[in-house]
Amino acid sequence: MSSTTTIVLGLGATGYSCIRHLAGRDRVLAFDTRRHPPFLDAVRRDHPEVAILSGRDWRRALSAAHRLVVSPGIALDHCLVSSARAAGVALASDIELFLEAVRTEGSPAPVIGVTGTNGKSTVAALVGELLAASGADIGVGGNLGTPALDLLAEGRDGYVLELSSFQLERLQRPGLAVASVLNVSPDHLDRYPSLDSYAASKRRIYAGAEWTVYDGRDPRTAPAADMAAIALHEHPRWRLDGEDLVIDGHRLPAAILSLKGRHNHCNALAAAAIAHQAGTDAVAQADTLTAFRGLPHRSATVAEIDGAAYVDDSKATNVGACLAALEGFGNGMANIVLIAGGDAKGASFGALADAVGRHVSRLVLLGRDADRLAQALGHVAEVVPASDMRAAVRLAQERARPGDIVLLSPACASFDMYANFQARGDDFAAAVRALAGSTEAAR
Ligand code: UMA
Ligand code: ADP
Repeated sequence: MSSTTTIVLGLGATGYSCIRHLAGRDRVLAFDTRRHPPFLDAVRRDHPEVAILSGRDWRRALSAAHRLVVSPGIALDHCLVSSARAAGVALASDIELFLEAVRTEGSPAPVIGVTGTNGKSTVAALVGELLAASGADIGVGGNLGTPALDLLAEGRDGYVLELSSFQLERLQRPGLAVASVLNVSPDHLDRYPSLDSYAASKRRIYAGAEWTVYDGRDPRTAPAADMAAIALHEHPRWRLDGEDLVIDGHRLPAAILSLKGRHNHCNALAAAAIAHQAGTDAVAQADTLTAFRGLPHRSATVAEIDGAAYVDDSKATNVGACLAALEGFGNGMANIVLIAGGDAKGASFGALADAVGRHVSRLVLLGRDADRLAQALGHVAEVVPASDMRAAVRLAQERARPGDIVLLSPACASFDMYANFQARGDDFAAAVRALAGSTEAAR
C-alpha cells in the first residue's frame, strides 16, 4: 500500500468503483452526506479496511489526506470540497483515476468521450457497437451506468465513455482519442449559474483531443478553431440531406434505420462520424448502424392499444429532450397525447409551447412541477392533471385516436416520484400493459 491517503466523497456507484480501484494501493477513507448512501453496506462488507468518516471526523481527516475524489453528484462549490481545497488537499475524480490507469498500461487503449445535453447514451452505445462489430473488445460506460473504473480490463482495444458535465468539470486535460459535444440546451441549471457555464463544462472534453466531432449548426458545441474536427451537418460528407444520412459521402436512407425520429437520425450520424474518426469504416458497418434499436426508455414503443402507439421516453429529463421527441414524432396535426412533469431542475418550459401547440392534443401532467408546466403550456393544449402514472395513462387513452402516439416524455427529472428515470419508465410500461389487458378483456 502506498503512503497516499485518499478520501472518497460519495458512496454511490462512482464512490464504490473508486474504493474498489484504490483498494490495496492507497489508504482510503470515505464520506457521504446521506443517511443511507447506496453502497455503504457493500463497502462495510467488502472493504472493512476503509474507514467510514462521520461529520465530526472530517477536519481531522483532511489534515492527513493527500487527495479527495469527489463524486459527480457533489457540486464543486459544496462546503466539504471548499474545506478540502482550503486545507491544500488535491481534488480528483473517478474519470481522472480511470485515464491515469489507462495511460499507465503498456500500450494505452484509445478512449473516446461523448457528451451533450441529450443523446449521449444512445450515441455512446452505438459507437461501442460500431467499434465492436469488427471484433474489437470495447468497454462502454461512464455516466451511462457502469462507472468508468469498472470497465478497466487487461487487453481492451478501446473505451467509449459517456461523460456528463459533472464529470467533465473536474477534468483538466482528458486527452481523448475522439471527443464529441453532440448538442447543448438548458439543463442542470440548479448546478450552473448560466447556460454558458454549463456549455463550457461540456467543452472541456476537447482539451488535448486528437479528433473532435460536433454539431456545425451550434457554436456552443464547437472545439477551438485549430482542432481536427468534423462539423456535422456543415461538412458535405457528414450531414442529413432530406430523408438520407450522408455518411462519409455515402447515402443511407434514414427510413431503414431501426432508430426512429429525426433526433435519432442525428444520433446515428454522430455515432458513425465518431466511430470513423476512431478508425472504423462506418460505411462498411451500415448493417450495425441500421440494426441498432436504441436503449430502453429512450423513445421505446411499449404497446399498441386501439391503434395508438404508447412510447416510453422517460429518459427525456429536460426540455430539449422532450422537444426533440415532439419534433421527431409529431406530424403537426396534434397526433400526440403527451404525459409530462416531475422535477424541473430550475428549467422554464416556454420553449415547448410552439411544438406542444402543433403536435399535442392533450397534455397530462404529473409530479412536483406540474403547475409550472400548466402555466407555461395551458394556452396551447388541453391540460389535465393526474395523481399517478396509472391515472395519467388512463387520461391519455381517453383522448388517443387510432394513429396517435401516447408519449411519456416528461421534460423533467423523476426524483420527486421515483428512484430514477428507469423506475418511472417501468411504471409507465406497467400501466400501459395493465390498460392493454383490460382493453383486451373488455372485448
Ligand atoms: N449525494 C449526496 N451526498 C453525498 C454524495 C452524493 O447527497 O455525499 C447525492 C448527490 O447530490 C446525487 C446523488 O447523491 O443526487 C448521487 O450522487 P453520486 O455522485 O453518488 O452518483 P453515483 O451513484 O456515483 O452516479 C453517478 C452519476 N450520477 C450523477 O452524476 C448525479 C450517474 O449518472 C452515473 O451513471 C454514475 O455516476 C456512473 O458513472 C446518472 C445521472 O443522473 C444517470 N447523471 C446526470 C445526467 O445524466 O443528467 C449527470
Ligand atoms: P442522454 O444520455 O444525453 O440523456 P439519451 O440517449 O439517453 O441521452 O436520450 C435521452 C433523451 O433525449 C431521449 O429520451 C430523447 O428524448 C432525447 N434525445 C435523444 N437524442 C437526442 C438528440 N440528438 N437531440 C435532442 N434530444 C435527444
